Amino acid sequence: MTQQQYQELARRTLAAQEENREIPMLTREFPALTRAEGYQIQALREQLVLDQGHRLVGYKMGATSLAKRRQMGSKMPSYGRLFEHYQLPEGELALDRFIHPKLESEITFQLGKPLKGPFVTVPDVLSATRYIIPSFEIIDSRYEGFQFTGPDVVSDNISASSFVLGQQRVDPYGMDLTQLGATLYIDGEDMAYGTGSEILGHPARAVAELANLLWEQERRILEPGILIMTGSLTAATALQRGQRLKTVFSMLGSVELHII
Ligand code: OOG
Ligand code: MG
Repeated sequence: MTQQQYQELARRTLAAQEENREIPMLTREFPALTRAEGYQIQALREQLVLDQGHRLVGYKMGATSLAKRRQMGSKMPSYGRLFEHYQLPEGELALDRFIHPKLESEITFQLGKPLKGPFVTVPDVLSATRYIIPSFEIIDSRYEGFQFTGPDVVSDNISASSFVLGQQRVDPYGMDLTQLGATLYIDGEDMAYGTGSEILGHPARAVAELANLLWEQERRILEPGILIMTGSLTAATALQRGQRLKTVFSMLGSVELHII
């Protein structure tokens, strides 16, 4: 494929996101597309967003829990990028700005020190972490029926759309993050539960994996201040108007959204 074709594919999923419409998977047209090419397309897509005047504020890891890998039919974790305008406040969330959004409960890290792959470990991550933050991610694949292959979802910035941070900031030093639990309540009923151990055995491993993948794919470093969403603890849940969603995290407080 040519550089011009990669550019066109970067524009294609971005335009679909901006116009709230579904598109066919890129692999329908380019069945030989690889995951590595998907990351090239994702990087070009990032540049288009930066050219609009936006700012990169973090990264997200996806498919880090078994529940998510099953739901996506994915064998391995992948990463995407978060921009300042993806952050939405707690409170009301209007459905009309999405295609077919789903909600995920996630543990978000904020770094205080840089992390550089390719050999970052869990202890490295813990000593570089400033805070962990309770959060929701709202994913919204640009593909028809929320169906995709690995190269498709990577090209589409792994369905990134919006995120919401809760109020608490906790220094995880000395905490056992494998035991950090999250319970999702929909309209007061508990619907899903997961613990940190679901995230590659330890949520900090998702951050380590990100640092290593970013180095491998793009020779990039994670800078201090950057946010890292470590992946949904449970399967993602489709959003519907009227829902009141609340995830209670042990040791981290809660996050709430009312869908309007
Ligand atoms: C890809 C994004 C997955 C997560 O937390 O696992 C993700 C998707 O499922 O559309 O954000
Ligand atoms: Mg996610």
